[in-house]
This record gives sequence, structure tokens and C-alpha cells, in this order.
Amino acid sequence: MSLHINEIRKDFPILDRETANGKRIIYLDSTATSQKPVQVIEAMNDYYRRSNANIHRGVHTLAEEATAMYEGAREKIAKFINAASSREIIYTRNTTESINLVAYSWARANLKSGDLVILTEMEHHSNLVPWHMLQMERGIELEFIPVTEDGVLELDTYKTLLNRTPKLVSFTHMSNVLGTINPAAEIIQLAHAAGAIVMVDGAQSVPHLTVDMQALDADFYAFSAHKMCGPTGIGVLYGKSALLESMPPFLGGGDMIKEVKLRSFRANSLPHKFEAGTPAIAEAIGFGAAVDYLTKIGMDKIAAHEHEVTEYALDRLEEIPGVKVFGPSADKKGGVTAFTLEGVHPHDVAQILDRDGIAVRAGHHCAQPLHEKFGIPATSRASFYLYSTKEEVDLLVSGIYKVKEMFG
Ligand code: 7TS
Repeated sequence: MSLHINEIRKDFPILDRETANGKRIIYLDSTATSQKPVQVIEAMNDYYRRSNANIHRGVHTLAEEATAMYEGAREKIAKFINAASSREIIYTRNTTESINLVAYSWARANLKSGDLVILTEMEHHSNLVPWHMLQMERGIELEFIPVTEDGVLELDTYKTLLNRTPKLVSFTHMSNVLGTINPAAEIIQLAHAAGAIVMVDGAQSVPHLTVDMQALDADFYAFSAHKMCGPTGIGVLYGKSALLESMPPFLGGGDMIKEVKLRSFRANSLPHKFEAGTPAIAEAIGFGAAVDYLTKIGMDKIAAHEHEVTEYALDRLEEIPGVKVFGPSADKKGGVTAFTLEGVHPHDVAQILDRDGIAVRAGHHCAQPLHEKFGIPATSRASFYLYSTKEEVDLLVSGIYKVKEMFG
């Protein structure tokens, strides 16, 4: 049972547009951000046209409607990741802010000089820099689970590191460069057995896989709407309610309080305690519509489709002399193919592909240490989503042959 790809593509108006030189857009950059279906665009439009008001503070019709829509989206998101309660869904701006919330609130209340935090060598900068900052401020220690040549985590080294009783293990569920899907349940279970709290960067997993908070048992889990057919400007921090209850607030201001005196305040209950100020209301509603959209199609079908396209892309890319693809085989990864072309800078590859309307990203993809590990400054990266097709892979491959010709 595969996806009705032509029907799905019709939901994404942008896939129909052309570049200035009349080329159809071949969008192979969904790892950076996904495209948005009309269902999401219209949900946000309808909200502004019909229901716009501030939330949680009015008794009038519009305020009640806006509040119900904003909170309704939270319920949908909770269900989508099988959280035990929607109180465990904190709206943030994005994955980056979600990780920073944990670093500022939980970590600053719980970590002291010498405490160990375990990360991995394949982290996005957003799961590195907040911990570097805490290291500078607090003197915490950082260790990294190494990445093998094949682009998977060295779990034996992880098990050895766990003997040093880390306070926190924080890792990405899926790499945005290698595409590697890490064995999250196993990593979490081992961390818990060693007494550590676990934070998962789910920026790349939630859009592409079925994730189940209660089965995974992660303590914190972060993701962004914009990579899963939703709008920019909103993300989620999932946290187990007991942990969130025990943490101090992150930002102070309106909405996150129960009561304020001139010299003191009482924090609001979950999830509002962590949502200071007027939030991204239209974006939350768009996020809810994105979750509805993905749910209706079915995450298992989406994952199967992406697997098929990725397997095909890996076969075709590896056929090209001079192309080296990074990361494990298709069965261990999601729809991300980062590659180099011998003798051509990744930026030149991307720029020449762009002349044919083919959108790939080039650079270190905010994973500079990982590129350093592989001894390269940058890669070109083609990535796939539910609307990607094998024909688009074929166009990518022809484009790369063109680049090769130009560079002799
Ligand atoms: N973690 C991972 C694994 C990511 O891929 C990204 C974004 C982030 C965190 C940060 O997400 P944000 O929504 O807070 O920005 N990754 C990419 C990328 O690969 N290209 O552009 C953004």
C-alpha cells in the first residue's frame, strides 16, 4: 500500500512553481525545512480571517475560539507522539529553543561542576552549543559517543562512558547529515539503568517516523513543526510531567504565572508554566493541521515511501564515479543523502544543480564536528519527504553528471 503520490503533490502548491529561468522546482531540501500543504496554509489563514484573538485571557467569543484551537492543537500533538498527557507538550519556537529550555531550566537546577553530560559526534549544533555554554558557566564535563566510518554510533564506547555515571545523555534520534536512525530505545534504557536523565533531539525523527513517547521512555524530546509540514516559529518540548513539575520556569512574564505580587510570583501549572507571553497562536493551529495531515496519510506509509526513494537514490548516486555518499545503508537511515563529488566543491555542486531548479543544501549543515570527523569541510545534501519521487532522484543524478562534465 503505497502513497498516492500525485494526489499528495497536489496538496503542495509550491511544487508546481518554476524558477526565473522556467525550470520546475525539484525540492530536495526537506531536512532543512519541509514544504507546506494547503491544509496547513488554509488552517492558519482561516484562523486569522475568522478567529484571531489573544488566548487564555478573554471571555469573548473570539478569545474562547482561539484558545480552544490553540489547546486543541496541543491535544493533537500529544496524541501524535503518544504522550501520556497534553500537559507534557510545551510549545517553544523550535527544536533549538526546546533544547535550550532543558539546558537553562533543568540543567542549571540540577548540574554542577564536574557532572558528566554525554552527547554524540553526530549532533546538530543546537544539541552542542547549549552544553558548551553550560560547560563554560558551570564546569560540567562533556563526552561524546563516537561515530563509526559507516556513520553509526559506537555503542560499546557508550556503555563504557556510562560507567562514569553521567547525569544526562542527550542525542539525536536521526542525523540530519548521515540520516542514521539511532537505536533510541536502547540508548535511553541504558542511560536510565545508569541513573541518567535522557533528552532526545527529534527534529528529524518526528517528521519521518512513528514515535511513541510512552514506549521510548525519553525524559525530554524536542522537535520543530516546520520540518513536518507545519509552519516555522513553533516547536515542542515534550517532558515527563514529574520532571517538568520539578523544574523552575524558563522565561518569566504573562501567562506563565498563577499569581504575581510586587516582590514575588507563583508559577502557573503545566504546560503554561513554560509558555511566557503571547505565543505563536496561528502557528500552533497550523501545527495541529500538519499533524492531522500526516496522521491521515499515515506515518508508516510515509516512512515506507521515503525508504523506497532513499534506497533508489543511494543506488543511483553510488553508481556515479567520484560520488561518495556518507552514512549507513538505506535500512539504517531516513531520507537524507549527504555526498561529495570528487574535485568539485559542494557549494559549486549545489549552485549548478540550482540552475536546473534542483534544490539541495551544501555546507556543514550545522554539524561541523561531524564533518571534521570525516575529514571534510562540507557536503552536498539531497533529502526526501512524502512528496519526493524517483523521477526527482533521476533529475538529481542527471544534474550531477552535468556538474561532472562542466568540471571535466
Ligand atoms: N536538530 C537536528 C537533528 C536538526 O536537523 C535541526 C535542523 C535542528 C536540531 C534545529 O532545528 P530548528 O528547527 O531549531 O532550527 N536542521 C537543519 C538542517 O539540517 N538544515 O537546516 C536545518
